[in-house]
Amino acid sequence: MNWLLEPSVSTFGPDIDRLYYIILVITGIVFVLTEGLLIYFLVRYRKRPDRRAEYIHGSTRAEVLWTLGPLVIVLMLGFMSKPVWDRAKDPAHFPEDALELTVSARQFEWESYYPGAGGDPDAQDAFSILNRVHVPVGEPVILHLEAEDVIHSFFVPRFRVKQDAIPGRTIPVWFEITEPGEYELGCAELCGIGHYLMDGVVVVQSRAEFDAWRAEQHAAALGGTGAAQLAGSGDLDGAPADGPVAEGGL
Ligand SMILES: [Cu+2]
Repeated sequence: MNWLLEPSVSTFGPDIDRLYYIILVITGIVFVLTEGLLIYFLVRYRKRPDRRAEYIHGSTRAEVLWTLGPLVIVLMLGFMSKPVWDRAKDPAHFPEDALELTVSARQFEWESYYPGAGGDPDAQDAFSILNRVHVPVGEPVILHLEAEDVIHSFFVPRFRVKQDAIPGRTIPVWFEITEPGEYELGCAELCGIGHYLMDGVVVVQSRAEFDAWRAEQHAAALGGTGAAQLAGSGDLDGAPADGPVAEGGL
């Protein structure tokens, strides 16, 4: 069993992991020291019939030390975290020229909205898919998170991205992924009886694969064939370019 984090695949992932492990080591050392001292004192000063407790006054020096020590550590962590947080979370630092999508959460699924080929979200060839987000590798992506009912949380552990989606608000998150693959997407906010069902996949593809996939979806949207039919037809290469490949819609 590996109790460390799964390797990150986003550009800011290593910075976040470094902070995480620094904090883990500091809190780990403090935990072992305090618990060790506690057990030592329990044994060393246990009740004995021939020994009376004596009254002692606190030590000013010790109190100053154990106040200043944590203060210095917390300030140091704060200054180390600031640039990482800004880069990962602050919209003022988001990269330009990112692919922008809307991802909406509802009980109990995710829906990703892709605008038409011309960029118009209301175009005829605009489409949406459930519980999947397709993005290109090596390019910045901004997702605009929305929630339709209750608070959900968009969580992709391998990206080191976790962000609440809140009804009435649109909250942007960004990432740039360095390795193609399929990454687990979960809801990290207990959102109701079907919370556990709310898992999805973020599919990170090469630019060429992503463009091909998106073109298929645009064509399917125009042709009135849903993604389900298209995906199930099993014969995408041979599909005629001038008409629907399957009857019916969603
Ligand atoms: Cu949820």
